Amino acid sequence: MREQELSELNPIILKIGGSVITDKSGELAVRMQDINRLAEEIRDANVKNLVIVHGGGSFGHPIAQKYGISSGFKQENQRIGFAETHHVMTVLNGLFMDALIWREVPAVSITPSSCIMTKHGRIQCFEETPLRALLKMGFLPVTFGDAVLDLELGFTILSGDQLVSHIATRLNAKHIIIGVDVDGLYDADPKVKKTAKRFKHLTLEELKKLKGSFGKTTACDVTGGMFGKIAELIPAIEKGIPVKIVNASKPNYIYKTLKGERVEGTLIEKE
Ligand code: IP8
Repeated sequence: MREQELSELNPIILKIGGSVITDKSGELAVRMQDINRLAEEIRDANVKNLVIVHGGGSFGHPIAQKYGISSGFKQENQRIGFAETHHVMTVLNGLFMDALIWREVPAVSITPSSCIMTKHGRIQCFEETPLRALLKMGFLPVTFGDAVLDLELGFTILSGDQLVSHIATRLNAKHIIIGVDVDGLYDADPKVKKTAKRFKHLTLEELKKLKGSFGKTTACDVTGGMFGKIAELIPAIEKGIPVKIVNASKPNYIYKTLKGERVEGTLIEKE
């Protein structure tokens, strides 16, 4: 496969948040019904050139937090913590892969810790040729936030959102869909403040101005909650890739969004 062939894929990047496929108030608490429903929606939408990235939820985050994996290698006992964090992510990923493959979706898992290294937490090298080749051959690559090795810190946590932004930018994505467990981006946490107002549309400038006003998440999240997640997408939006934030916990929202149908949510565009 020629290098040029591989660079003209313009995929859709779909992020499924950890809060959608797991219960973040627990530990290792999977939401299997939602995983199965999403697998059906993804199968039925039948989108060519799709990349899925999922988050860690109650699998990756509590263990990463317990061992302080994000801030790097400092003491011996973190080694088992790194291994455990990565392992539980592969378990969660395996459950998602099962759901897709049993529904005859040709999904293939890409494990970040095997093909990515970060430097101070930022992606430094990513062997992305297999990802491009999988897309070219009509597979559905599925990857996830993971514990990865870091050139300066020893190791760290790579969020699914940094991965989304990086893949979208490198592969010149058509658009990004962020599936969360609320109806979009709000001016406050809608789970805490009932009067929180949803943004229907934001430009990059408006988003940058808002950045400081996002509150901290209440659930265990080592990659910065909603604020960290949306801030990660800025480089992709800067490149002109639109981002749609929709409620993936509501049946058919991901199906409709993949099909290009309108659902309530937040659209963020460069201008
Ligand atoms: O849920 C982090 O990914 P995210 C994954 O997308 C781990 O932030 C291992 C905590």
